[in-house]
Amino acid sequence: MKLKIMPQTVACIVLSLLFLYRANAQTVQRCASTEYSAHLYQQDPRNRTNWEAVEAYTQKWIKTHRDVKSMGEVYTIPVVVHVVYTEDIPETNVSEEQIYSQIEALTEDFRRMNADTNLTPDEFLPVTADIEVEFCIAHKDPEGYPTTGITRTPTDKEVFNVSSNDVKSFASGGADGWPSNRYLNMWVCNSISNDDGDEILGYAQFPAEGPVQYDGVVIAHYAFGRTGSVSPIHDKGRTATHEVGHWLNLIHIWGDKDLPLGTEPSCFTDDLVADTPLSDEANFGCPTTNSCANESPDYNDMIQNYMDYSNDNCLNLFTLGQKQRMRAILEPGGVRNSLVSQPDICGVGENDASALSIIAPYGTGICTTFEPVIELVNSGSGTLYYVDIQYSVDNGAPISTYWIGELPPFEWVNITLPPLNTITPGIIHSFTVTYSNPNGVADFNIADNSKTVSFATVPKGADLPFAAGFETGGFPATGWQVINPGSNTTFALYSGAGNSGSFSVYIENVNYNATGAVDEFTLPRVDLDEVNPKLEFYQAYALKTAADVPDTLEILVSTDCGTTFTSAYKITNEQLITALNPISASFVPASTNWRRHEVSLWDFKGTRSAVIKFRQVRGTGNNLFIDDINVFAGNTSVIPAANTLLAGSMRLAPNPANNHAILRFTGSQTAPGQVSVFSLSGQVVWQNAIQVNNGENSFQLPAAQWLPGIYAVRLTVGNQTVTQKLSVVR
Ligand SMILES: [Ca+2]
Ligand SMILES: [Ca+2]
Ligand SMILES: [Ca+2]
Ligand SMILES: [Ca+2]
Ligand SMILES: [Zn+2]
Repeated sequence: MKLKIMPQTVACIVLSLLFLYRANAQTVQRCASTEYSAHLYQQDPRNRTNWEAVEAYTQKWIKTHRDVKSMGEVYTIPVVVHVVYTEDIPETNVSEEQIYSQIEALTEDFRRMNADTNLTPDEFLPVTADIEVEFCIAHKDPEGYPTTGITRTPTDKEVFNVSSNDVKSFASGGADGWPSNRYLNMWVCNSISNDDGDEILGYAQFPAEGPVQYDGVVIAHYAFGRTGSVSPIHDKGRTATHEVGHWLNLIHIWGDKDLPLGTEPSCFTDDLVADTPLSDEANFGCPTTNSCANESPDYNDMIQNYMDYSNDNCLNLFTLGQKQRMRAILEPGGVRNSLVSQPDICGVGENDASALSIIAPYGTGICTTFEPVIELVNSGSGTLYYVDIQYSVDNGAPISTYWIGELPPFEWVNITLPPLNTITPGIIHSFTVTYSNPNGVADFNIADNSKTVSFATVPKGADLPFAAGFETGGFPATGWQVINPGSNTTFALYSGAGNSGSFSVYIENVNYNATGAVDEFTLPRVDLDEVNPKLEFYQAYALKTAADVPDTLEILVSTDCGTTFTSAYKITNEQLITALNPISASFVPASTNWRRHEVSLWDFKGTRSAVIKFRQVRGTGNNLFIDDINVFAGNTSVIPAANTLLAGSMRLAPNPANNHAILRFTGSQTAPGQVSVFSLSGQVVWQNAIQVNNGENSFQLPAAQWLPGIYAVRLTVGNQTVTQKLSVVR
């Protein structure tokens, strides 16, 4: 309870304050939390009203919780330690041992398991308290990944300022805090100073006061922990005990917080705790003193209380009244309850697989067919060698697989799964992965074993038939794309010739001297959800001279939104040349120069958003024209032999071959075909017309006639070709 100050005491207080301030200028000041609090109030009055709301809640809670001696439930507060070390001062990069010694000290002090409870004076023994609060180093970071619970940030700053909070953000030479509703942020640095230049051991942010990203405590490294770089009189970790006391809403025992303007602490101000005796000001060293007689019974000052300024080896207690304040905000309904009501983030088990993120699919624009990439995190302290994996799309039947490897503790690996098809109607889908059985045993923490992401497939492509005659809309019209890596001659609209009408697409090769150059265009996406999708187009082409290297036209299809393309059709030479004779001038096709091609898209059927690409690889010939592109649903009763070929039935054996090789493939109708064998330089070394049968086909290739080397064996049936490599050895 705050008491009004009496006029006759003012002079005495002012004198004693002057004395104290002078004394403090020559010494180290334990704490700047009250000063920091006043600064926050000045900065934004809402900081005060926020804290006052917490205080009102606390007082109400206390009224209904008179007896807190044994709450039964021990809370554990996860701590992250941000070591902000000054690069020129190596000891500021405090060791793990020093950090652990601090966490231990906190737990001992808050549990009243400290070794020096025997130093508590008899008069205070009835009010000493086990707060039933422990502390642990967090082993999961805000995203759930394994962590040491220690961040280390180098800085060139030597002194950090209380009111600027510069130690609490990376931008100002410190380290960013972690979410303060889940972690107690504990910053450790070289030196702390207030605006008057006093050296400060530590400061805390009271609950609900100030920006959440600054919530936590700051401790100078030489007052942090019980070993390493700690200095005498601050070597029992009690600077942190004191600051965490503030962080849990404790006030200095002489009652200096939130005083009315012009009021200074005195025997008439209080810490809002009934069982801590009055005290006029902070006590230093280790005195036995009775500064205030205006109480009954008249106790000595409780210099052993962690919320006084005495030396570490004189501090040894919290009281039951202080426990009420701290428990009030930790219990359900309290502002710091979220820290102790979350799942355990400190414990580490030996076998613990975690699914924390999914690399792919991610976001929008995923094609109907996609290759999932999942992340496997080893949150366990043991090496992970094995884990079972289940995954599914749209909560469908899970697919089971497993991972075998060697994943050290706290590391992660990406696993690529076989492609999946989102055949479910709709654009928004979910993908779920679940791990189980790490190393063949139960998972330490199954709460993080499953991860679901939602993703959006691209809208399905245009329904078939899709036709383009280029008579209107220009080129490339909306949805079309021209890919011109050389930024020179490329596909463009031609006005004045067409297979139908008077427009077509062409590439003006006649002066395009860039052998090997690649030019491409893609169609708007089409929906190949048909039994027998097909592509037809018309093409016209001439050579300039008989000695020309012919250009090549290839059709490719992407089933993954254009990430990868598969060849569906490729023509060059006589298949491409549609004008009888070479033409040296710029070639413009006559109506008789157009040739129809039909390409089976059998291999790509079911792709809801297929990208079809036309590609020219430049030789030295004349202009290439394309018109009347049509993607359509083919006859559903006849599956042409060529489709079977493209489905991968072609085999060459033996390969490498010596004297002969057998070409085998499956056809599904009777049709004429051709087998051609090319050398690496493109020369035809052997060619033969064949009759394709419905069913198994086999032909002998006279490899004995050919020199040792690599050959391309091309099988042509109708307008489909399949090419495979054959090695000939002797
Ligand atoms: Ca008191
Ligand atoms: Ca007293
Ligand atoms: Ca787990
Ligand atoms: Ca046209
Ligand atoms: Zn303090």
